[in-house]
Amino acid sequence: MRLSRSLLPTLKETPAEAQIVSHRLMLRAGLVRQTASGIYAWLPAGYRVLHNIARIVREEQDAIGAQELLMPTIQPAELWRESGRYEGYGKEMLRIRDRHDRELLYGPTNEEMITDLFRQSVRSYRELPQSVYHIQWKFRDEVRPRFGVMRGREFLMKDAYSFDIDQAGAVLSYRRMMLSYMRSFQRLGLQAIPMAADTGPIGGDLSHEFIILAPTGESQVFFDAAFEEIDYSQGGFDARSPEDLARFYGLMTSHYAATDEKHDAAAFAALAPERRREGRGIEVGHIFYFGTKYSRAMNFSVTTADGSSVHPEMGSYGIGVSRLVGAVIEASHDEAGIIWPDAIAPFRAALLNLKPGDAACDGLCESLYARLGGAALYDDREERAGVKFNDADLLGHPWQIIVGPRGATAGKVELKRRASGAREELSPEAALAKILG
Ligand code: 5CA
Repeated sequence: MRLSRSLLPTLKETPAEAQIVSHRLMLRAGLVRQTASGIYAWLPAGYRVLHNIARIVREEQDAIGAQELLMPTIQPAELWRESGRYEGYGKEMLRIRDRHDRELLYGPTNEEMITDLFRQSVRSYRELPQSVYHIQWKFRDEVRPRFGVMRGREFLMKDAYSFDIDQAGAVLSYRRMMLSYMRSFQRLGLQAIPMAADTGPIGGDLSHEFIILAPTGESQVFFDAAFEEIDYSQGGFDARSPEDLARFYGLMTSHYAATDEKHDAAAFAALAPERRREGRGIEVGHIFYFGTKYSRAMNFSVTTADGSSVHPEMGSYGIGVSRLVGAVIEASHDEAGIIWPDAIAPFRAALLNLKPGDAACDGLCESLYARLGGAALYDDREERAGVKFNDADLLGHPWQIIVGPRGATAGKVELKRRASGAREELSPEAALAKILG
């Protein structure tokens, strides 16, 4: 992308309405703009990040055999009357009437709709277990939307649903999903910790929140340093093996981890001092096992091997995809701006032409830009070098290739790594190899 032709409105001033650093940086870097309270438009660079996060979440859902589908944002009220949640959900639900005076709602979550889709076509135990997911916009009319995309009213969620024939199967689905979550967060460069949680309006009696550490998080959290050492991508956990899932779940639940609401000071104090960790946390995911709550209320049953029938056991599993954009920034920034993890950066590199109009600079930049393709944001604007440096740091590309007239003539560029600030002068070929390698 050429910056001179991009909708990438960076701001020098700190927007007064933004209270936390990720919100400030998302506005300053031109990633989002608010269109109504708690509702945001994703501008091109922000949308690329959202898309990259969704891709990683999708890959890790696919890897455990969950099937992707897409349910609508607008749902009929009747389905929610069946489960009893139409009244129960309260003012957070946005209720709508169409021209025929039929009651609709903008979905805050999809347990009812997915139960309805399964009961229409799944009849036998032979068709289970199954897990499905979608990545879709939700609406919750939050009393106090705040912190930008962290607590929005319209937000993007990955929500998955599992259907099993019995509780033993449902427990495996729950654990498998937890493993997929830990792998997703690790790939996003985040250290997430599962913590036992309340189930709220979703219901059920087993649930975990996934908390990532960030100084501006909403809750105080306490945990065992053991969580810092586990590598979920390795670890030898096979998501198809019940034994591996039991070992993984044991690892997740046998070390101390709690938010302040559930904190047990005595249990925490029993840890060796060097293993005690304490900080602020943001909830980026939440998983629930609620048994037959919806299948029973909505009259969904399947036949079993012995000819009787049962209500399938269900769970639901959410990741706040749009919230993650803010959460990653909370966890990874400095005074100059965002520091994107390589896996989700909108662009791998900024290509800074320090002297547009200079034949050597233009020539070298054009050839580098052609080689980098979509991986680069080419700053070809007629701006001072200082403005370009500041914007590149603000936008947080993992790499910056800096092309000035002296270097261009000598066949050299400067390569800066945003995270460490390390700079080196090298040939254009060597710089490309580092960025694309
Ligand atoms: N049906 C279940 C699981 S699919 C559910 O809705 N769970 S939830 O309410 O906990 O939401 C899942 C995730 O969505 C949360 O962990 C959080 O990361 C994100 N989320 C929830 N509310 C908001 C909001 N107002 N703004 C941004 N993200 C949100």
